[in-house]
Amino acid sequence: MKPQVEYSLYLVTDSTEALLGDRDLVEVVEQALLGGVTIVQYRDKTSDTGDLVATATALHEKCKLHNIPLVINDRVDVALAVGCEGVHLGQDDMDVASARAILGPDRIIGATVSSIEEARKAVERGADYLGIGTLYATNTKKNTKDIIGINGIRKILKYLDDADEPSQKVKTVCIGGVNASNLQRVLYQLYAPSSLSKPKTIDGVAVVSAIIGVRDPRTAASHLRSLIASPHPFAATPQPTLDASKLDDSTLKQSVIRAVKAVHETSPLSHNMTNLVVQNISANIALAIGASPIMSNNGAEAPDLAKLGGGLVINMGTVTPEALSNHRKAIEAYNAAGGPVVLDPVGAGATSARKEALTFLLASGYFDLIKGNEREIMAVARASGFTLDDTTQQRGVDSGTSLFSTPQKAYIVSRIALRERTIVLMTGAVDLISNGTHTLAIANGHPYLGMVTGSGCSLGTTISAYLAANKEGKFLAAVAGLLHYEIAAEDAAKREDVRGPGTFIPAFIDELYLRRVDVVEGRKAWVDRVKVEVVEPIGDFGLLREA
Ligand code: 3NM
Repeated sequence: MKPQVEYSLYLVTDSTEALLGDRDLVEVVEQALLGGVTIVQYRDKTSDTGDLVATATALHEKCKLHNIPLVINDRVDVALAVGCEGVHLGQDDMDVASARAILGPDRIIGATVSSIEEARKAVERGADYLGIGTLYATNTKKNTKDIIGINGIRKILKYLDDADEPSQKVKTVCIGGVNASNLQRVLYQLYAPSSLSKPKTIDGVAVVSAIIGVRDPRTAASHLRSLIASPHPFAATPQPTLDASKLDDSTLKQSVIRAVKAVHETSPLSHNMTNLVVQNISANIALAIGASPIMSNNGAEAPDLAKLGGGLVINMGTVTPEALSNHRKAIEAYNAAGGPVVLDPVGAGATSARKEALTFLLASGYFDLIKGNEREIMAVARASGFTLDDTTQQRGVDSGTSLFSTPQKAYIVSRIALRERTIVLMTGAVDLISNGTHTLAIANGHPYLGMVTGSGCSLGTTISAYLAANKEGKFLAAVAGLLHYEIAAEDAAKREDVRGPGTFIPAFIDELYLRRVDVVEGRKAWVDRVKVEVVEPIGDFGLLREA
């Protein structure tokens, strides 16, 4: 009989100096077993066969004591010699069908896959589980073929879900760069429902350095186990239920007032990795709303800054390879610290470099909110793995004017939000914001905002501060930031001294500051001017299809 396997915490060993140092592998694995790993793969690409068999035998003894299966990377002969539970095969190793013929039906055979085609073949040939990767870049294995990120893994899961019964039943783990700092986000995002049905999700995470490369593998393994077992903080965040009848009165307005005050009282750091054009105005706007701006594009600073409890804005405005590598470091740091991250995919879709940059960023970590104009959000839809309806694609290159109606926009933002498990804000004359469950249309603002450079980018800055100061209710915090911004713009545009976009800018900074002071000093009348509507139900316009 094939052993029953629990895949949730899958340990892959590494015997290299860089990770194992001078420690004994068998002792390290024993500690990991005590910590709670649920399956072990012995992976050693360099040792002689005799040494492999000796080490595998010793590892198997330890695993048996804990009732944990051991599989051998690549070497079917070693698995047979040791009599362990199975093998794990890479794309360059023996194929799954041949290994199955040798090992018989009762051994576990796993396969590394990084594409739908590889997944299809591995299942057809009889794999019990798939190791899907590479999720994130990792120092442990440099020669990985592809970094496919959350979206690449999601596509493979979706394919398995829609395919035949063996595909639906095959077990899955993801691998590459998983550690305690990102594990919960990875599981959370991979659980993202892509349709109304309950999706196929990942059965576990495979890790190397997060256990083998640390001083205390037992504690590390047990910490990872507890993270797997506990509710993810992002999922646990209570999302207030909104309905149209409640919107007129207290829920929304109270939450705006609370959020404005929270920014004022906590003065959260807004860490901007933004483009050169807007640094100055974004910093001034951050100060006006009561936040504390820092414009640092150096990823090496991010771990220290992330500890200060603020939010991060990744703005793709002046994207270069060097900037992207700094962005990735910062996203990892803020994800690890639990600080909110806003993505502003400026100009996404305009050039192929920007499209690639967007895919790279989405694969780099978790964003709490993605904001952009219509075009940018459509680029996000594509990068998130949606196929766009043909007419949408065509019209997408024609003009700068809006292509979609408000109900269509609501459909688009809610689909992306659900898939990415994030908040999506599409700006425009009417803004649409959705967390996948609730979608709001907001009609505040003024056309001058569209005539000055940096107003979109500075909205990202504003929202980052609102999210950082109001961590317990991200959706309404983002709405509050947007309303503060847009109502201040209305007030600035009305002023007699404002004659056009040039005089608008200083007036806008003043009015942002004044609306904050109003709330702090108890003058809350401006909050009554919100123009917010719940969009419900969301129609299915068929504009975005699962790839
Ligand atoms: N296989 P860490 S990535 C062994 O993508 C391995 O197939 C990969 O190491 C793949 O957990 C990888 O230290 C190394 O990032 C993963």
